[in-house]
Amino acid sequence: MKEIDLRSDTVTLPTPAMREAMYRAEVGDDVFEEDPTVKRLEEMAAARIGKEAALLVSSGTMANLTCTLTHCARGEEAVLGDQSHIFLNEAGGMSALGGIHPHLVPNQPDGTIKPHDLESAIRGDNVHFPRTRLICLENTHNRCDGSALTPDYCDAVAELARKHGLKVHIDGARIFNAAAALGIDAKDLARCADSVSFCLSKGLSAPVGSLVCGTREFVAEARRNRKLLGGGMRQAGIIAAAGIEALERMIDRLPEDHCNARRLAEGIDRIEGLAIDLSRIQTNIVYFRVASDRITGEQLLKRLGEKGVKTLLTGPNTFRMVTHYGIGETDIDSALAAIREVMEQTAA
Ligand code: TLP
Repeated sequence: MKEIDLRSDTVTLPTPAMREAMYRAEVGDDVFEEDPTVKRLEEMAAARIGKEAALLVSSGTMANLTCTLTHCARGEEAVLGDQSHIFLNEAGGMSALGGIHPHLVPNQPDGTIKPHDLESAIRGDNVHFPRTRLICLENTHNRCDGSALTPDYCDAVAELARKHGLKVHIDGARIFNAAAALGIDAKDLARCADSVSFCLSKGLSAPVGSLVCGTREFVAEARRNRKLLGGGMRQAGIIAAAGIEALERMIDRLPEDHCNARRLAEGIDRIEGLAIDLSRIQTNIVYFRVASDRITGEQLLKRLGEKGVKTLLTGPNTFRMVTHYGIGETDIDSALAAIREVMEQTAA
């Protein structure tokens, strides 16, 4: 029985070309800025995102934390969505380690935040208030069905931020999925932001690594904060070599994952007892829920597991499935057959 792991695109394994590149990587001490492979990856990342410079860090969480620490001092405030990964899934790092005050505003189902909500959250100059410094967006938006924020929306947020003297950070863990879904260049999504983080280790299949991108000045300060967090790595070219492969070869194939996600979603839509909003499927993330009292989410999760289909329960009856490199059409069809079988058994 082949296991079909749809829990996340983080489960992707490095490609043979990545392993080969890691083996052959020319390396040096990156804390001394002497690793040529890391430098090459950082230059490539900056060019892809359209920023002056980039910095390799170990994870998406570290990338976001490095950026928030670089933008905000202790006691200052960052405005972010209540469904954002930074708020929900990063162990509260910005407040625990940075003393940064998170100011939550509602995410709309498409991952946007209403400009009015953003504007209302920005503090005036008053001794009682923390100073607002930063707005964080997420693109694609993980919790909001993997939806892609458009350049127009991001530019409008940036305009509002500038009007109030604030910075904009984009958690772009899956920014290349957003660009692929919109049929545009990732630079168009990044141009509004003062900093962008993106991950090599999700849809792009590299084993480790995320990039922080911004101006040269910002990245120099971020480098200091990476060190503060214990994230200065030595012969990190071993990691960067896989990242270079990821940027060169794995971005153009992302639409395949999006097609598979649609195939999966359409199949789920045809299964009785499950509910899905097909209009929300834009990238590689598919949420659906159990809409039957014959089976609980926990039971469905367990029975699918027994059939070799791994998925993630994100609420009492809500599931997330993510398509990625290594999952093909036939795997989608096998996963659908397994789901259908379990659901039909409950009807009997
Ligand atoms: N997301 C993971 C889990 O943490 C939920 C996943 O499986 O989707 N930003 C966004 C939008 C993310 O989705 C993630 C990871 C991160 C940041 C953090 O990246 P890592 O896991 O590398 O720290």
